[in-house]
Amino acid sequence: MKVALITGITGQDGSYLAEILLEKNYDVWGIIRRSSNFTTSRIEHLYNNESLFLKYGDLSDGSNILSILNEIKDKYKENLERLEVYNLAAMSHVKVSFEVPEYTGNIDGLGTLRLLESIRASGLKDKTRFYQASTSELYGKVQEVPQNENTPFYPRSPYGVAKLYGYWITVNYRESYGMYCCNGILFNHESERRGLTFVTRKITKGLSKILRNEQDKLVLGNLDAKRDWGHAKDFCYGMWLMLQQDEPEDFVLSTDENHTVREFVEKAFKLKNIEIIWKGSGINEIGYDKNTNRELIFISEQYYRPAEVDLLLGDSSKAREKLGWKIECDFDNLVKKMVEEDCK
Ligand code: NAP
Ligand code: G4F
Repeated sequence: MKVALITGITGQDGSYLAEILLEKNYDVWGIIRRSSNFTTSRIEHLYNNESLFLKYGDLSDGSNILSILNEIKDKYKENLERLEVYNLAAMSHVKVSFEVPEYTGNIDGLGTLRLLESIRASGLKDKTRFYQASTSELYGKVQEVPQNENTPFYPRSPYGVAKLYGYWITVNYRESYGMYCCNGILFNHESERRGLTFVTRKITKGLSKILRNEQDKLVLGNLDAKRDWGHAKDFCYGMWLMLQQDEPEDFVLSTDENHTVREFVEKAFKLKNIEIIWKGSGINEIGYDKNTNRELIFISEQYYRPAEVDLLLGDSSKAREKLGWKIECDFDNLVKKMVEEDCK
């Protein structure tokens, strides 16, 4: 019996990963947080699948995580050949982490430890393969370009620092207890399901609202940051590949090309026949429609970060060679898919 447990199943990546695993006939268990509102819109289409089991839980609550693992152990007993645990739950917004640093440390750092300790306490250690959602934010103020598995880390936010703990505790449990633990060091990946406050989705959603006259302008922060942006579906497939190897290792997943936020804006608007021209600089910079002169893009310091990650560019050659991982959706197609979906 192939069984997987996904923390963060209601998130962008959790929803794609659940689809991939259900397609491969896994029993998929997912942890969802209690909320006063529905948070399950990304996985509602999977509800009828009898192999999907949803449990309430939170990475701040170790006893809850342990009881879910015990329930899995009791349900499958000796039929459980292998349990794959994908730790995707996190306070994943870099800017917000400066406002809730302690919470971010608790969930993104200690939450990883709680999960690993619960796996040990449940007695499932030897049957479990563990994936930790590590991030290119670990490279922060980058020490070399491009960044690979050997590039030194220099995180620039409470989020990055918390994820650094998650990274090392994952390595430590691999080395200390012989557990099958992998870090996926994933560069930015986006999609039609991306949260609305991340810059790519903010742009494509904003564009769609401007076209429908529901919003008159788009207000952004740093336009010159460079990111290595891919599609989440490709990256979630890579997570699964990492847990299918003979030996546990850490892998970078990236497209190996980068673009500025400014380029993303220009490309998205161009798809709707709006050519953006820029005037002014810094917080006074404005992007306007070349044909109509209508001012559409404005800058606000509100979206600047106390410390910025200026440039991320991955080198995923290890994953491409060892896992046979590849990118199906390139940058142009990513922007196109997101614009089309939001403009429907
Ligand atoms: P996301 O859309 O923000 O999803 C985060 C998930 O974590 C949501 O399901 C959220 O639940 C859940 N969560 C948050 N706090 C929790 C808590 N205290 N207990 C239990 N669950 C909690 O993030 P994503 O883009 O899918 O990313 C998945 C993971 O990969 C994250 O760990 C992120 O840091 C990491 N990562 C992402 C990228 C990227 O570019 N997307 C790159 C590298 C690494 P709610 O739905 O209730 O909020
Ligand atoms: O879309 P972002 O918020 O993503 P960021 O900070 O790169 O983090 C994402 O990717 C990480 C992997 O590298 C993940 F670990 C993390 O969980 C998350 O998924 O911002 C991208 C860039 C930044 O440089 C930011 O300063 O866009 C810039 N930006 C400019 N204007 C903006 C905005 N970011 C946001 N969120 N909102 C803006 O208005």
